[in-house]
Amino acid sequence: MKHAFITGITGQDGSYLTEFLLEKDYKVHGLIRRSSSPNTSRISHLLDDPRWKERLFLHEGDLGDSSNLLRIVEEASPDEIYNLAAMSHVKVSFQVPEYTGNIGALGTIRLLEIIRAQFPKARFYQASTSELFGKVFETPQTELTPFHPRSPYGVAKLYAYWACINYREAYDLYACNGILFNHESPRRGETFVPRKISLAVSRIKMGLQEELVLGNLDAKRDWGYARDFIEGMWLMLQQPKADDYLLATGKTTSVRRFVELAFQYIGIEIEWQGKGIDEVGIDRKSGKTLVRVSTEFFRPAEVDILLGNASKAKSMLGWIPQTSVENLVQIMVEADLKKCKSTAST
Ligand code: NAP
Ligand code: G4F
Repeated sequence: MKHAFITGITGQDGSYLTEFLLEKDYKVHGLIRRSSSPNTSRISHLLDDPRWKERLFLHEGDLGDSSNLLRIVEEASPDEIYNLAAMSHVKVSFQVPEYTGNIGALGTIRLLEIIRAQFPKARFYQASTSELFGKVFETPQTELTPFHPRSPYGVAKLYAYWACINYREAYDLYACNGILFNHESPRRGETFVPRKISLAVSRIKMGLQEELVLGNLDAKRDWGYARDFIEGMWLMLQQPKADDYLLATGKTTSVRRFVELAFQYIGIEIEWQGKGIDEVGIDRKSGKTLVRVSTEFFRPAEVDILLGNASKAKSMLGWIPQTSVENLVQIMVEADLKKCKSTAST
């Protein structure tokens, strides 16, 4: 039986990856931060499932503290390590740049040092990101596109990206970067834009919210479904040789279009009026304003467009994403509507 160690097990990707690995017969160890209130909502269904009692273990610790990390990795004795922990919100990283670097950049080195010294045969996955491309040099982006990060988050991830490659070259570790484009799901944090939209649209439908207030409507992202991306992470660690791979859907969509699709799903057609921060999205039928813009959600530096070419992952790993952005919107709004209905009835 293989042992996996996951940092960031309580996050969106950590929860789907844990499900995936348990189904593949792994023993899964996860790093969990001490919190004054429960932070296991995304994995509570797994913790409560008697099938996984002997195969799922949580260890309290922090990627900012190498002393406890060493002990935990020793307890897990992993064959595979997935480093998913990070302060992952780009806008917030401008407010907490030092902390973002400590966890995203130095946290990765802390783990790599433990692997180098104690578990040189373990396989390592680093959660790299399309934010590395930032102010893009070319579209679509590939593994060969130069990087130009635009946030403290992106800068921290750049350090981690090169640390991963450096340890592979210097110490012959099996260490891979997964350069993942935006991937979303009903488990996505509520302040990332797709989830913010799906939740607001559902609450507006249920009469629980009046308006959705957003930042840059023109930003474009290559949005995929998180479940599709998890298998790609795992596949990277099953190859004869370590390498770096980009995972993306190959289609880019603006925030504005994502909003239209989400409202369309509940039967509302959005008409845009005005310009800049005065732009509003109006329900074409009722004339009611449902979407507004606020500078509160603008960033000091923006990533205007991301669009990935995942040909390498397709040909080398056989990885092909299954979910279109239209399907993704449907999955997310449906789940949030269900959630809002059950909250309203309790
Ligand atoms: P997420 O939902 O924000 O999860 C982040 C995880 O990291 C959470 O489990 C969080 O714990 C944990 N964490 C944060 N600081 C920590 C610390 N100091 N010590 C230990 N754990 C800590 O992120 P995600 O969307 O699942 O993404 C997973 C990884 O992929 C992240 O590294 C992210 O930067 C990267 N990535 C994500 C995307 C995407 O579109 N989702 C794309 C490219 C790359 P708490 O639950 O306690 O907060
Ligand atoms: O949903 P977002 O916050 O995601 P962002 O910044 O692209 O970062 C996510 O994807 C990265 C992969 O490319 C990950 F590495 C990272 O960890 C994270 O998961 O914002 C998407 C776009 C941005 O251009 C933002 O300016 O949406 C724009 N936006 C417009 N209004 C908004 C809002 N973003 C947020 N969060 N909230 C808004 O109200």
